[in-house]
Amino acid sequence: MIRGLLFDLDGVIVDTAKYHFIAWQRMAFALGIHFGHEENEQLKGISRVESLERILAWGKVSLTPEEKQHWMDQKNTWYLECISQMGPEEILPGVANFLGEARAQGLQIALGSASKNAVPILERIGLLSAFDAIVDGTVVTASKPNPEVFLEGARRLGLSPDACCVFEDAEAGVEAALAGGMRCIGIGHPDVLGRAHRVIQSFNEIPDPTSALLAL
Ligand code: B16
Ligand code: MG
Repeated sequence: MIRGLLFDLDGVIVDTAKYHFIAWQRMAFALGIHFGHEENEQLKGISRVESLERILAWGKVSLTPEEKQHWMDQKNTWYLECISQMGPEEILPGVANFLGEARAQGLQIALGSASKNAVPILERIGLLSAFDAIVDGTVVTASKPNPEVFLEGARRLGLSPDACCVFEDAEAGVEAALAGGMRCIGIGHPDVLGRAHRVIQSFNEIPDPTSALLAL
């Protein structure tokens, strides 16, 4: 019986991948590294430091630890510029209704995101109070597909992993949910998220949380 819901942020609640793309591409170009949408796709759900390491490896560029920190800070400054204009209109379709219904039906709700910017983003879109617990990149160190972020979310809700369902848009996140012993609903394409227990394109497909979970 599912009693808790764990939500990824980027790509599930809001589409911040487009802003990460702008900021990572700006950094990559400054370092003479190619960076397109295909590369951006591979960074979904991956932590900031691991994203940088992958971009440097693709470009065969090596940097000192100080230079890496500089570029991560610079990338985040550009990213913060992008998200500074976000508002509730950027909440993805069906999400606000789904969260409201889930709370009304007595389900517990946590965030499980790799992002260190999760709280300011939730504040900007007016959804911070929709969550009973927040586990983000400031709390956990292990990057998805490590299940740490979701296991900590379940722990903070006081639930066992098998009483939780994860909502994820990234392959690494689906793997993290499965590794943690949780049910998982993928948001996106079955080609990428086929290992999830169910794949939907938007929350509009599951307006009623309880019946959506019964069907898992
Ligand atoms: P930040 P999620 C992830 O968020 C993003 O998908 C990933 O692209 C990003 O690198 C990571 O957060 C870290 O974000 O630089 O804001 O700390 O999908 O786990 O909600
Ligand atoms: Mg995501």
